[in-house]
Amino acid sequence: MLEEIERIVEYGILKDIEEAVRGALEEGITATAVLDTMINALVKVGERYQRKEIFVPDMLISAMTMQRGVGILKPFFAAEGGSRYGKYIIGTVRGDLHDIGKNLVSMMVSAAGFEVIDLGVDVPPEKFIEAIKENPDCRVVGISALLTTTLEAMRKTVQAITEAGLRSRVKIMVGGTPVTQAFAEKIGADAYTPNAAEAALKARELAGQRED
Ligand code: B1M
Repeated sequence: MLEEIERIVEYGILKDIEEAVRGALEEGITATAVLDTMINALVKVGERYQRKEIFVPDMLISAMTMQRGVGILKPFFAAEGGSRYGKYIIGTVRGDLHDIGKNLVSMMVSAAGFEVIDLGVDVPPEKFIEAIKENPDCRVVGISALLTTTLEAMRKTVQAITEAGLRSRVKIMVGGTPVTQAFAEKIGADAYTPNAAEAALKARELAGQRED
């Protein structure tokens, strides 16, 4: 069943994903296992793109297939919900259109008890700043980047939030494939996590550390 889901995402067979995901869940396969399988499929898609076996439209259809599958999994990750830990602002940096990882972080953070304000993709630093100012009860900000070329935009975003004098109000978390712990430290972010599940745990930890 999981092999089938992996194949469906890898080859972007959009029409089959819903039935396959529902079937797996009915068989007792966990939502986490289904999610991990779909993530692995996208890793393979990326490798095939790099080997020039497939092109951007193929990556896009695989991404759409995964997103449809994630839609079915959502209720399984909505255990807690609510806004016990305040608001969590998240976005993908300027120049970057990748949003699947960001959406997974949103989903997990929301399940962990935050009210998520999702600014979307291609988000300029000013938009992050505006959102933080408009939401004084926001404690944590998440920034995602998937391209090595947009790491600089991530650095500039952290810098702009700092220069706007907002660092005593919010903690900043960063993530995405090209991001590392060392890079996070270098640009002055408060935390880096490699995946969405760890992002949710880290967000809770940071929400408890705000200086007020
Ligand atoms: Co793009 N793309 N893409 N792409 N794409 C990559 C990232 C790439 C690695 C593929 C490759 O060459 N192997 C490569 C980047 C190379 C590099 O910079 N080093 C690449 C490229 C080159 C491009 C274009 C430039 C291609 C072109 O046009 N010539 C272009 C750029 C467009 C732009 O952004 N300006 C482009 C476009 C696209 C699509 C639009 C077609 C599509 C995105 C659709 C969408 O997101 N709605 C797409 C896709 C699907 C991919 C791959 C195949 C899959 C990405 C993905 O969604 N993975 C990707 C290959 C790869 O990553 N291996 C690739 C699944 C997702 C769950 O993982 O987002 O990493 P990820 O999130 C993870 C963690 O990183 C983490 O949690 C998640 C797991 O739990 N995480 C966080 C993410 N954000 C976090 C934030 C946190 C904490 C954790 O805290 C705040």
